Amino acid sequence: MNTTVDQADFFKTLEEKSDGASLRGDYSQCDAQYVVRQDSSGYTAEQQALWRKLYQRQAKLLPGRACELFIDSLGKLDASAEIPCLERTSEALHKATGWQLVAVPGLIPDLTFFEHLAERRFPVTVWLREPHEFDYIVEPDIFHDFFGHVPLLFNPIFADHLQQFGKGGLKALRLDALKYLARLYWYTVEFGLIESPQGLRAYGAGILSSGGEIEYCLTSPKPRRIALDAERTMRTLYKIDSYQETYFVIRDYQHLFDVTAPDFAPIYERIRMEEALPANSLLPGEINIAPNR
Ligand code: HBI
Ligand code: FE
Repeated sequence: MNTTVDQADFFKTLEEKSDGASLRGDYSQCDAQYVVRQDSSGYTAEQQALWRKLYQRQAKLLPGRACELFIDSLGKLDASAEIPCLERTSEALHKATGWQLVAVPGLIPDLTFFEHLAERRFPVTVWLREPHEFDYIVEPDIFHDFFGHVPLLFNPIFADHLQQFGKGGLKALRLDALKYLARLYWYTVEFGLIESPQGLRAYGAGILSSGGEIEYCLTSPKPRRIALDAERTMRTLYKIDSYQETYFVIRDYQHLFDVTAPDFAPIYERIRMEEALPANSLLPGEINIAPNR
């Protein structure tokens, strides 16, 4: 099944779920900000073994595919042997960029999520996927959140950008424009590509924690690859249950920062009047960047 979902529908589903029992994770112990205590010694031997398998498979795929910054930073985290203790990484991260990690039971409401980001706290889910979900999960788990998202938080420019995103999220909620900002989040933080002297590289967490898309996004001739532009990206629908049909490419992290910096209110007003673009659009005048060979 390949559906292009509109963001609003996706998040509505999550909202409906967030007070029901169908969200994964244990929400019974969390505080008002959805923070829990990670029981890092409570993971089973099977879970630790699954973590190592996930880590090893993914680490092997990184050279030549992940951006340098990610690889360097991941190496320093030293999380290959066991499911990391979030408190310990949080301390190191706080020294590096002033960010902290907080443990959460799973998906949390948009407002709370953006409040955390705006305060330089990254929510990391505590549960780990089951063995049969090795290649694919719908909701983020600790492997996606930690392996995919945490390394780049050690980079000062990316770290500032994500805090800005959190503040932008709170504003977008007030302006009833979350679906537009969520698309930008999806196409950058989750599925972004970056140019390097050696060719395209991935920096998006959804790609970096995926065994298949990390190669597909760089070398397949099928998807579009377009220079990142805030308004274009915010108009573009995306896939949640297949590889992306379009990737947006940044020149460097300053480019990402600059795209995220302006006040989006005028953009929201303009695109509210327009039809959303299908996930596979290529507009007149747009350059489709060539894949790596
Ligand atoms: N909750 N735990 C968690 N992780 C997310 O990535 C997340 C979330 N809640 C909402 C949310 N993301 C979205 O609002 C963003 O992806 C835009
Ligand atoms: Fe994510």
